[in-house]
Amino acid sequence: MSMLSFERKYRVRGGTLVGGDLFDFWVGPFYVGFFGVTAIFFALLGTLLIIYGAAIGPTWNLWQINIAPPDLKYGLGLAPLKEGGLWQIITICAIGAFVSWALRQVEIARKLGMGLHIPFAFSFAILAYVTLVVVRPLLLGAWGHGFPYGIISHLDWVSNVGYQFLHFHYNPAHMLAVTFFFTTTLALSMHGSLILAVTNPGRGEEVKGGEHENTFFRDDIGYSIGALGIHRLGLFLALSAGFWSAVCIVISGPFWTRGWPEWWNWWLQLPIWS
Ligand code: UQ1
Repeated sequence: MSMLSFERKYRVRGGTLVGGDLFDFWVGPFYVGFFGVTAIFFALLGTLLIIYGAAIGPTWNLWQINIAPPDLKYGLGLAPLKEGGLWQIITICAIGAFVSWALRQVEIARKLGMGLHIPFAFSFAILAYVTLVVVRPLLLGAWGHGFPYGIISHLDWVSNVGYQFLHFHYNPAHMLAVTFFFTTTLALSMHGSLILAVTNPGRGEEVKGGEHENTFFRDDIGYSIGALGIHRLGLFLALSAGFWSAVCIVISGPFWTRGWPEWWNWWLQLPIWS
């Protein structure tokens, strides 16, 4: 089916979670829906507040613009607009926009009768962000533990929080997250190169299929995970990277306050050594 006739067949009403038929329409190629409206609202308001924050700040240098969370003295309360209140509203806008986007993906998937894998996967990215700016600050008792919104400033935050724990690479959950990030790139580079190798041959060459894909890896490493399997593995690896990233930062402070190298003393303290 060509894309045009496919869209005519599947651009039908229904599948919405909220609002019934009210926002059940498209603008050009984009599905709107109730959550399209809320996504635009939060994204626009958040962006305008970031621009306002930049305007009242000391620089227009794109690298140095910074919108900082409140001072720790404000705890979990609301802060004045110019002393972190802006950061608090921008954070609400960001979460509003991200969650709206995920729910809009749910509505589109429901319309098409598809699985909810895409919004499920996206929710892991939202989880990682919310862990940084909501869950960990709540557990530590102050919004000031959130990270600042700025290109250089958020890098400084990561560096400073890392050194607070002496050597963040000794954090076991960080080790898992990094390993999953690297394995994700390994899996995607193997998959991308394999698919291009069989479906994009040179001029006059035949396009190959699943038999060639499976046989290549059986000849190479004695095992082929299969066409469906590689996508299951890829999704698992990528989601695990995001999940363990969230875990590695949320345990740093709320559940472990000393340097991460010291955590490994449990190994030296095993009774079998004495
Ligand atoms: C693989 O076995 C496979 O099945 C044929 C693919 O599907 C198209 C792949 O993309 C890749 C990369 C593999 C090899 C991967 C493993 C984990 C054995």
